[in-house]
Amino acid sequence: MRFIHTADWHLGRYFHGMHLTADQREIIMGQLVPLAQEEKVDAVVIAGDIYDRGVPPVEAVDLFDEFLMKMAEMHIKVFYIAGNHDSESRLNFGSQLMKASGIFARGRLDDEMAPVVVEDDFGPVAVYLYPYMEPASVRAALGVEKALDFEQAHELVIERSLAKRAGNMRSIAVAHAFLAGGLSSDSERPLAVGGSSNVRPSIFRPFCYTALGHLHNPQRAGADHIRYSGSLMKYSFDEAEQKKGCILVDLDGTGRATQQFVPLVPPHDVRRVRGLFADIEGDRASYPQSEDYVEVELLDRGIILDVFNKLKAIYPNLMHVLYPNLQREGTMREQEGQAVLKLTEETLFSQYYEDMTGEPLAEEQQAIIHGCLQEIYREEREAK
Ligand SMILES: [Mn+2]
Repeated sequence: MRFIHTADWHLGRYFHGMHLTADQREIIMGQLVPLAQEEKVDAVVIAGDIYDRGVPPVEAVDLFDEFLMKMAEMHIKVFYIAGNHDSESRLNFGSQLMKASGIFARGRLDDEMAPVVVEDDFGPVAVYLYPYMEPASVRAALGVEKALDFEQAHELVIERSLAKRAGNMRSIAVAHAFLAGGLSSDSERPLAVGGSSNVRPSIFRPFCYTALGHLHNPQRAGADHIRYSGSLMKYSFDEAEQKKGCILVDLDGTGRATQQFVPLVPPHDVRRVRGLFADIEGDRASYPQSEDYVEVELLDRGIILDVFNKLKAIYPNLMHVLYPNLQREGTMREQEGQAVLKLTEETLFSQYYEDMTGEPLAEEQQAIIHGCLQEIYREEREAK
C-alpha cells in the first residue's frame, strides 16, 4: 500500500490579516493532487487540523469539498481525523455516507474505535483513526469516571481499539498529539495549559506506521515509522527555515514502512528579511522585490517615519516590521510583551491572582481554573 501522509492543513487560516485559502488551494489542488496521481497512491492520510477553527470560512469548506470530490473521482481513498483546531461534530459530518466513496473521516471518539480495514495487494490493512484524544473527550466517549492525563487517555483509547482487532494484520495509526521530545513551532495551539500534554512515542509501537499531526515541523517521533509530516504551509515566522511537504509512505507485505519526504512549494514563501532601512530600500541586488510574506527586522536604532508603507513598495505582502535595536526601554517593553503573549491563560490567571491577593492559588483552586479553561476551549471549538 502506498499513501501520502500529510497534516495540519489549517484551511481558512488568516496570517497577519491575510487570507491564505488561495495559497492553500494552489498547494493542494496544484501539487498534492497531481503528486497523488503520479505516484499512484492508494490513499491520502490527513492527521488532523483540517481547518484552522471549528467554524471555518466557506472558501475553506469549498476547497476541502473539491479535494474530496477529486480523490473520489480518482479512486484514491482519504482518511482524516479531527485535530485540536477542528470541531469534532462538524468534522464528523457525513462520515457514514462518505465511506461508500472511499472517504473515511472520524471527528469524534466513540467507545468502539474499530479500525477501517482496507485491502492492498498483500492482504488486509487496519487503519486506526484516532481523532484528537483530549482527556475530557476520552472520558465522555469511553464512560470513564476517573481523571485522566493525556498519556492515560491515549493509552486507554489505543488499548481499547486494539482489543477490537480481528487477526494479526498490518496496521496504520492516524493521530493528533504531542509526542514527548517533539520540536514545536509558534503556530501550534498548545494542547494543555498547565499540565503536560506529552505522550510517550512508544504507545504507537504496535503499528507499522503512525501518521501524526499537531507539530508543524516535519520530524520523526522516537522511531522512523512514527512521524509528523509537518504542516501544509509555514504558518508563523519562526517556521521560515522549515521545509514543508508531505511524506510518501510505502507499506510492504511484511508491514515494513519506508518513507520519503516530498517538498510542497507555496506560491508565496514566508520569510524574514534583516537589514538597515537604507540598504533594504537602496540595494535591489541584495534585497530583491518580492511578493513573499515577509517580516522585516530593521536594524536601525531610530524609528523611520511611515516605514510600513515605504517597505510595502518593495514587499507588497509585508506582514510585520520589528526594530530589535530600538532604544533599550522600547526593546525591553517589546520583549516583555512578547513574553506575556507566550504565557498560557492559566499562568496569566495565576499570576494575576497572586499579584492581587499576594498569595498563590491553592491546588484546589488551580484545578477549578484548569477545568473551566478546558471547558472554554472545548466550547470554542464546538462554537455555534
Ligand atoms: Mn496544527
